[in-house]
Amino acid sequence: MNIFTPSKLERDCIVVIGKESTGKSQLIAALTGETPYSANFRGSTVTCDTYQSEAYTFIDTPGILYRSDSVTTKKALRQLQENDTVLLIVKATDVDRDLADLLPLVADKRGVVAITFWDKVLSTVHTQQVVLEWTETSNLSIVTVDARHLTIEQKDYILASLQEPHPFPAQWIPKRAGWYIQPQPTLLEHPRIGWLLAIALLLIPAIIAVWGANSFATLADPIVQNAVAPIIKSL
Ligand SMILES: Nc1nc2c(ncn2[C@@H]2O[C@H](COP(=O)(O)OP(=O)(O)OP(=O)(O)O)[C@@H](O)[C@H]2O)c(=O)[nH]1
Ligand SMILES: [Mg+2]
Repeated sequence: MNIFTPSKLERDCIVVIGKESTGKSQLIAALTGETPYSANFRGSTVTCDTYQSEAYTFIDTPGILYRSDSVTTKKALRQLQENDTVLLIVKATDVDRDLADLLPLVADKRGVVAITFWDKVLSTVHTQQVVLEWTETSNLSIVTVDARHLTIEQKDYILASLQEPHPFPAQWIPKRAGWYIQPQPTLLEHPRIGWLLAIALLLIPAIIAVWGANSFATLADPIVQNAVAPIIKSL
């Protein structure tokens, strides 16, 4: 048997790899329509959500925290077997860095790339051209999606591509897309009112608790007094 064409039975396990909060779980749920069960990944201490679909077992690995200790991820990656198929998730908003960080981890494995958060990128001729060029230079199936709203066509394309996964070329250096989309700062990160809001959020529970206790005491006081006064008098 040709080692580059593993049989269906050997490659029905899809290991989903990507950084944290890149839409891994969202995409698997959309692909399978199933709810996961938690299990330790191949006897390791890494707990992964597992989704069982008709054709595949999807392993949802913990998101890779690149700048911190990624021991968990390394443990999970060590459990990867030659015939596993990798569904590599990269986020469109920081796609150059995600590809640069993650491709070395899956070099020579077989798989498919899904670029999530595509809704955050303007789908122009230029952006589509970049992805097309990556597809041509890597020979990988690369699909751009909004994982929250996966279309039937995207779902069918990903599932079909997973049946014929191509190797991640070890030497492939993708041409830089050149865009980086900063996440919207939250209100707490606002330069002027952020700190005020943070203090308010800290104090509000305490204020509510004290106000609630005082209100309760005001309400309960006459009732308790009426109930206790006759007893005290009779003593
Ligand atoms: N705009 C947008 N939001 C998305 C997309 N995919 C996922 N999200 C949102 O991003 C958040 C994180 O998605 P998850 O599927 O939990 O991400 P994850 O990679 O499984 O996260 P970890 O397991 O913590 O690493 C959720 O609020 C999703 O609704 C996408 O393609 N576009
Ligand atoms: Mg997840």
